[in-house]
This record gives sequence, C-alpha cells and structure tokens, in this order.
Amino acid sequence: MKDKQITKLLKAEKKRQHEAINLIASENYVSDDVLAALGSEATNKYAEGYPGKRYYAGNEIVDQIENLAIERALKLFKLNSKKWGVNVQPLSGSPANIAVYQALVKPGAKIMGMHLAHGGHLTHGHAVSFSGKFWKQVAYTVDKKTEKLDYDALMKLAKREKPAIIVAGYTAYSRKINWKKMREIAESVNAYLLVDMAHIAGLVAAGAHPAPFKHAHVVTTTTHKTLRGPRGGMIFARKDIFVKKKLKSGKIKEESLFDLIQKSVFPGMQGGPHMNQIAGIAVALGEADTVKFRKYTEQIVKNTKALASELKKLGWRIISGGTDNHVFLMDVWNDGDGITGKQASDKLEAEGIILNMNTIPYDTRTPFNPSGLRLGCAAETTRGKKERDMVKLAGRINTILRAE
Ligand code: DSN
Repeated sequence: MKDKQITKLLKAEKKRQHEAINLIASENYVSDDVLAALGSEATNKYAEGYPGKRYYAGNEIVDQIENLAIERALKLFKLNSKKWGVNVQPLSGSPANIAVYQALVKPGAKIMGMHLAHGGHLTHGHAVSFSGKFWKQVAYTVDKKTEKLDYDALMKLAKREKPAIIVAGYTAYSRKINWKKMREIAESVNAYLLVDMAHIAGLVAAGAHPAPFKHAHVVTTTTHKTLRGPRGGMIFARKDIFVKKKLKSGKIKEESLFDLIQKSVFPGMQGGPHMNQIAGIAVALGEADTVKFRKYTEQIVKNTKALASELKKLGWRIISGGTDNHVFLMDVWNDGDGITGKQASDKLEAEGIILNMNTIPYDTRTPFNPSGLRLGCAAETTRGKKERDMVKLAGRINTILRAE
C-alpha cells in the first residue's frame, strides 16, 4: 500500500490484535480467505436490487456471488428454500433489525424486547435508538433471583401490553433460549417472533445451541461474531406466511414475510449492497459448514464454561451462576465491596486483556460505569485456546483485579 499513514496504522492494529487477549464477546478473527474477499474488486461494483433484478449493468458475476451466499446460508442453517428466504444485503445487525420493523410493525406499535441493561440490544426498542423512537418498547427483564428468562412472566407481560412483535436473542445472556416458549408467548397475542441470533449464530449453525427456525417468523443475525465472517448482516424470513394488505382500489394483495423484508431492505432503506462484504459472507458460510467449524463451536462452549467456573472458584459472582454458550457476565462491584466495571476493564486493558464493562441485571450503577464485565471466548478459541488456557487466564484475571 502506498499510503504510509494508513499502512502504519493498519500494522499497528494488526500488532495490537496479535498481542492482546481478546475476550470481547462480539469479536472474532476471520480467515485470510474472508479478508481476501473483503479486499477484492467486488467492492467496486454497484448492484442495487437483487440477483437478476438489478438497476445497473455488469452484474453477471456479482449476481453469482450473491446467489452463492444465499444458497450457502440456507444450506448451513438447514432451511428449505420453499419455506425460507434469506436476504444477505443488510450492512450489519442494526440495519437488519430496522428492515424487519419497517416491514412488519406499524409506526407507533409495540416492540417487546429485553431491557438493554439485562442483556438486550439498542435495536430491540431502546429509547435512544430508532427502534424506540418510531416504535414503543415494552422492556422485559430476567428474573431477579435466577437471573434467567422467566417465560411465565414474559407471557403475562405480553398479554398485558399486546406488542406487535417480540424480540428474542441477546447480547449478554449466557443461557439457552427456549424458542418454543417464546413462540407460544408471541402466538398468545398474535405477535411476530423475531429472533436476533447475532451472538449465537455460529453456535446455532453448528448445533451448539438449538436453532430458532422452527419457531421464529423472522431471524436476523450479524455475520461477524461466533459465525466468524466479515462484518455484515442477514435476515431469514418465511416465504410461506402471508400478510394481506388492502389496496386503494379495494383489492386485497397478499405478500409473504420474505417479500416484505426484501422490499424493506431495498429500496426501503439501503442502496447498493456491499458486494465485497457479501463475497466475504459467502466464504465464511462455506467455512462454517464443516466439521472443523463444528468442533470450533464446541470448543468455544467448553472454553467459556471453563473460564466462568474457574473465576467462580476464585470467588467471583457469575451472573445466573454459569454459562451455556460463548459469553457470561461477572459481577465485580459486589454490592460495593469490589471495584467498578470501568476500573476492572481499565486494569485488565493495562495488562493486555481486552473486554467490555457491562451492566448486570438489576444494576445499581450506570452503563458508563457499571457493576460488571462481559467475557466471551469466541475470539480466543479461534486462536486455538483450550480449557487449560482458560483456567490459567482466570488466574491472571483474578490476580490483576485483586491487585491494589
Ligand atoms: N452486538 C453488540 C455487542 O454485543 O457487542 C454491539 O452492537
């Protein structure tokens, strides 16, 4: 690269990534093949529309790239293409969620999503995001005692609030999610069930977490977390569930959920898709459809359990008592006897351990300096770490956090 300043910065970032221990639950390290696709000539192409239906000429190759990504996504998640469609154009997870609400939820209607401080996401209806400005959030929480989802409480809340859509899938929830129960809750109030599986998509793909497709109307995901692809998003939606709309002429028009999603992504909110990103997603989906990837996801879960249980042995409180997936929350504040999440994250960063401070359920502190830390093992597992490394790492974390 001729640009000396950017070359220097990119080298420095590569070195930083190489030297740090990365426990950020939403990050991962892509393969050289994914990087090659991202840095390819596909970035030069404008391709507004969908394969075979573009508004620009010269799309014969990128159409094949997008079709391959679609084919691989459906195959990886074992979906029948008559029942499910997938849109691989969302630029990331937030745009994917906007596209779903725009397609299926009337402005002002209610989105029932997990409270951000309990492990939800900004786009699940939080007041500071578009999702809480154009729609109204009905926030649910985890149970105060178990710190897990309480499906009976969710059912009661849904029946009282009557949301138009219920969002399941979280950024800081360490337990298996019962999709069947979530669908029953949605069904009881005639709401859509949107599963945002961004964090656990890789685990779902490889069978390390139950798949939501039997129960969800729509599933969104990012492609860069446990799925280990480039930054990006996908929306899976049912092709065999139809919504009736009365036209001005009085005629009734039926459109499938997938058709509505397609229109919502383009032209509803995005312009030309990033074809280099879609090529990278196709590569990652191919990589995820292998025995090697299945073993990788099994190792993520083993590593995360090992890290959580060792920290627990060392006296730290793990939210909900443990983890079933790639992430967990640790209480470092301990009702004022410990240190704040910010202090803990800073201390660890100074020693080369990178993670994020996080609120814990029913936190008495603020998100800017909360009581907890979020720890995830997908990235370190990519680097070949095993349970014994996690036990050692727990010891290091404990020593750093307890040092005066
Ligand atoms: N998905 C968030 C995270 O978990 O880090 C960022 O939006």
